[in-house]
Amino acid sequence: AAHLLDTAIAEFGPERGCLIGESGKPAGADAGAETWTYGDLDRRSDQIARVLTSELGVVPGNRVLLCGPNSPWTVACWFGVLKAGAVVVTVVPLLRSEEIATVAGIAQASVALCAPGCDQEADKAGVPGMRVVTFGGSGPDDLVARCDLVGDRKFEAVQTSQDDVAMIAFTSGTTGRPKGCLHFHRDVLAIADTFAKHVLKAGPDDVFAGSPPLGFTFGLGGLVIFPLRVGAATVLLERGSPEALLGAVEKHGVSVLFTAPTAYRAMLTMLKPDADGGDARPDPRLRTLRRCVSAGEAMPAETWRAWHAATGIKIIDGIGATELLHIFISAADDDIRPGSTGRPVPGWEAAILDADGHPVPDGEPGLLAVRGPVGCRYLADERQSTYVRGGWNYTGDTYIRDQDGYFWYQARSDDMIISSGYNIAGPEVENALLRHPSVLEAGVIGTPDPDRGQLVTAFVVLRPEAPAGQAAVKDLQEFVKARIAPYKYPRSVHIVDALPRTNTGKLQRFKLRDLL
Ligand code: 3UK
Repeated sequence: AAHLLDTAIAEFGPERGCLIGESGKPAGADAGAETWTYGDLDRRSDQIARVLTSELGVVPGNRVLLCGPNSPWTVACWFGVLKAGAVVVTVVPLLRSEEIATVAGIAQASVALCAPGCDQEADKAGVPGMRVVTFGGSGPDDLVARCDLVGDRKFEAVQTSQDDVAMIAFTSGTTGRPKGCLHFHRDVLAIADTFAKHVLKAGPDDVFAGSPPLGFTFGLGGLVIFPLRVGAATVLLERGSPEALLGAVEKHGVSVLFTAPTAYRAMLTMLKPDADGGDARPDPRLRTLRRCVSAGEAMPAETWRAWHAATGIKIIDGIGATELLHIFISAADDDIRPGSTGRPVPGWEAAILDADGHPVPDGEPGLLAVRGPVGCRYLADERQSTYVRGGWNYTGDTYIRDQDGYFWYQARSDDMIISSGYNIAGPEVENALLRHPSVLEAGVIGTPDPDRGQLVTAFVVLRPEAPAGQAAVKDLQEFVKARIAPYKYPRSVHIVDALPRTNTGKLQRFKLRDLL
């Protein structure tokens, strides 16, 4: 994986701009962006590898926990660990001490590289045998201070083979014990040479930006691996709010954007179409934007159309998973059917199977199974045999393939609602609600009901100006009944201020249950 830097430097030279870090701090001493060249990243990651090996006793195969915001130093640590021949264990920076203890225990981390804030949690976790080192703080033991002391001598990266484990990524699983997914060095390149090469078709002049954390493989791929593979620049936002994303696009001339459906919806409410002689033109702040990628959750056709109308850009929806590192089914260029996830990325195969592994006819729902260049390998976890069966990776999603080979997301297989004997996919009801002009966000789950088994229950966030109250609820229910089979309408509707989401943009359905 360290090869990514060598190739870009050989082709474009060390002075090429690489990482643009936006701290997101308000105007003042620390505000604004810092830019690292490819040479800076190479030099800093060499220094980190030297500190890891000569001062912290890291040897090839050791696991190093990495917990930091989306920032140049976090990326330097990622490369530094790999250059040292160690395995980088990426986690999102918001983890609390107990979660860090679980993850570090599963991964058997011997060192934790933590940004300020994460370091206290990692210390509190008290993992035996794990040394916590802060980076980006101010103390004399800070990794940055140590790097400044070791000098600029080139570090000879430990020779790894393509089948050596490079990283362990933890599932953002909303329930149960987190699962560590092992990925090889070749997997890191494989995602760049499948999705990024065939679908994104990015080049050295692109500027990437997005909101997913680097501790989530959606962010690691989209904001580090893909841009660096082609010698492009990438904007790293410590705070990836929708406002910050729009600001970054304008300020840095972003051309490729990665984020989740909710952020596209939130940005839509902030766009200012440039009305010109009655013809609404896209918001001028977005004029450099070329491609928008959405993942993490299904992109509803309604959001897709609204974004297209406002910006002229056709969002590329893609389904990825931590187990498979990145996106394996996606839309591409003009090969897009709004509301569908698209077709398998070149290099990948996908099928819809039943519980016994037999193919389900086109047009009928079944389990999504995929295989390709990256496979799922859980670290010491018996759930391996649930995810991988008969050579297929079962993502846990229910999908329909149409006769033209497009894949349509229905629901997480364990989120299908069964009400009065009907199978209802919550997302379909959510999408119907999202078409209502008053609705900003919607989450639909099945709740226990003595008569129907489960009741279709909706949680809705209304737009600020929208009317609320019982009449509004009735209106929403009638609206859904008029658009999808009436038995699917939400019999129970709760108006809420916000929906519980992971910091990767996924709706937390189990938390919706707790709201009742
Ligand atoms: C769901 C989607 C419908 C689906 C991820 C891109 O989300 C990522 O990884 P996770 O391990 O979750 C995987 C699960 O999330 N999902 C993701 N994308 C879509 N459902 N349409 C989509 N476009 O249930 C899947 O099984 O957190 C996404 C790249 C890397 C990733 N790790």
